[in-house]
Amino acid sequence: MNKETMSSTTVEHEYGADEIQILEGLEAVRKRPGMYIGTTASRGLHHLVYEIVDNSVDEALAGYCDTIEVTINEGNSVTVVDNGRGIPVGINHKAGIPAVEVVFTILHAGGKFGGGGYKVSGGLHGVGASVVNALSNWLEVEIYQDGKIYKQRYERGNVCYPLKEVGTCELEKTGTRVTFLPDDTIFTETTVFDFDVLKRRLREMAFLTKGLRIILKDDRQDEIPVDTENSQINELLRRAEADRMEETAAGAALEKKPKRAEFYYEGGIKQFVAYLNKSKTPLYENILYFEGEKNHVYVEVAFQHNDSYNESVFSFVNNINTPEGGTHLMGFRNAITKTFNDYARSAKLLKDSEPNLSGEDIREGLTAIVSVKIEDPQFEGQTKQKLGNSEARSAVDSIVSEQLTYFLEQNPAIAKSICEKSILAQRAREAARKARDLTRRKTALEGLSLPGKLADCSDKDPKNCEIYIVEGDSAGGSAKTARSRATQAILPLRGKILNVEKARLDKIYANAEIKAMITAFGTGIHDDFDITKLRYNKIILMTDADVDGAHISTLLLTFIYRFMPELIKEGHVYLAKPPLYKLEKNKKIWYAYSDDELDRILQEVGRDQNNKIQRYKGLGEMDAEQLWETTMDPERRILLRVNYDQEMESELDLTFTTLMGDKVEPRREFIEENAKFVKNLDIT
Ligand code: TTJ
Repeated sequence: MNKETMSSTTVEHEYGADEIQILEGLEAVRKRPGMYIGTTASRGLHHLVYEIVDNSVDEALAGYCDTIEVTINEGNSVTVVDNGRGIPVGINHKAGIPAVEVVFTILHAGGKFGGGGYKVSGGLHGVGASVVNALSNWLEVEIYQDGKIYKQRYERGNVCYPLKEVGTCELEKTGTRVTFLPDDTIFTETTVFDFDVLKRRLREMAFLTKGLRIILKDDRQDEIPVDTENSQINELLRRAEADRMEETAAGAALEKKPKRAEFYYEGGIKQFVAYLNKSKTPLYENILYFEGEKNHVYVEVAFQHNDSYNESVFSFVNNINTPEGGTHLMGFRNAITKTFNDYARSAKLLKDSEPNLSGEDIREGLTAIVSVKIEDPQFEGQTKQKLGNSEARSAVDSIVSEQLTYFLEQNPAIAKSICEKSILAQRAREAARKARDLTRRKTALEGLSLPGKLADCSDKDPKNCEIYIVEGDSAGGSAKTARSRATQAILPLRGKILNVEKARLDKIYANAEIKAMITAFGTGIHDDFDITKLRYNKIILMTDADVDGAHISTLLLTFIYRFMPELIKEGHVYLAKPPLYKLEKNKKIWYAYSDDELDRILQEVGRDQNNKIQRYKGLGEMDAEQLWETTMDPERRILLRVNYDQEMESELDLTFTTLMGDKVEPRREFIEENAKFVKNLDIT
């Protein structure tokens, strides 16, 4: 660092001409933040952290950093610290200012200082630190280098003072520390970081970068209101909570939030596969892992089959999830299809007279991670999420083919078990195809015949229509009485529905409840899926507010997610939210949908001894009129829309957005805006 330049640099003078350019650049980011981070809602807020962390991950990939620490501070600023070489502090000759200042104040300046290795232009849009700076109320950077500590501060992207030395440190200590506070005039929806959201993404980053330690800390105080006055209501709430813990094991929500998480995976994506298969039964012990580099594409693949029937293959480019796949995924699929067929033929597991195994057969029960690092990724397709580089296809294909062929030769027992599973899958697929062709021919001949149990609505315009999938015949009966016949259809389901994770296609197609839903929805499934044929705008799952109800919802969501995921992605799937409590006083009735709301109501009406509080255990405890008032009347009900987070698809998380009745009631504020439903696909 050139001292002279530093001391003669002032905001008014040396920054003159450059400053205008710089300000224009960052001003554009503040004017149109969505263009740079996609959204200014919660997701965009969290992207700020990833953008910063990506820089440290780059340093780790270059081999100079092995620990990154992320802290959510009191007041919702975030600090990211790494032990890399530290952002260069010397003058960047092109810009005439310290390189670190270029990084934070010039748009798209990230990646210009790469010291070899793969530059992972990070985050969703790869726009870097200057965008975070532009969208922060303030940002401070500290660099530990050559025994000195350098510091600079920015406010809304503007330099507060030239980079300065603020102290000394041990010579060996190097690294970068960045703290920023997101601008609440930009992130108007929320500026509160969600520990779990950051945790999931940081875990993914750690899986994808073997040997890198990532630590996440939450230094915020807990905001649990302490209420000492109202012992009566507290006692009731305690009892209700104890009750619920017992019967629903929903205790997780009541546990103290974890304040620290640490991720370190020496085996990288190999451990990612182990993590994804944690609650499954693997077909064999080994996790296959192949690694190599070809045509400047660095390829890593890990996989293991489990005894389920679903494919869970996740692909990444430069540590970014590619839910729509692309050339890297095609290379992987092609390689395993070809290699397993070759092996099955040469080992005589597949007779000459038998047809080839399809890719689908081989991928039945396959959990895999395909991760490539590439210097100049090209994204294609409507959403620009599909990798287009053809060299990625050939690199993955040849590395996997070569190493897998060798592995299968060395491990005949594993090779045989995979081939045998694939052959069973092939037969089931053939049986399922025949069954499906039969139903197709039938429907073509006889027209669509709706399931007998369905009480359909009279309105024929799907836009106005909704279908309630109701647990149990008795609740189904009440719902049929309660409904608004014109627009609400009712389909009662009996008992627990089939877990599609644990059944082959032929068995799934034979299941009565599943057939009933498929015909009622009208869209068909998988390749036949056609959303224009959807018969209802809203598909509403209505189950008891207990552990069995939650289980049934999970099974239903699993079915929809696996067979018609578009319904979730397009926002057609909802959960009804029945009330938890009914409160009666002087012949008046209140319903509470949460413990907080019950508390509020009690505060309003007074906590007298004669309050009658009933805790609903199931839909069956309500008569038709109550069911209508509380759960089905579009004016008054609460619906949770099921959302699907594409970016974190390896976690299979479904989140819910609360939708209130058209009539805006005071209860709105009581209800949690976002509930999270962690979909445990291994529920039995
Ligand atoms: C680049 O090549 C020359 C030596 O320094 C390399 C570098 O910039 N390393 C680096 C940057 N390590 N960590 C960062 C970094 C860390 C944070 C938290 C934020 C930003 C923008 C960069």
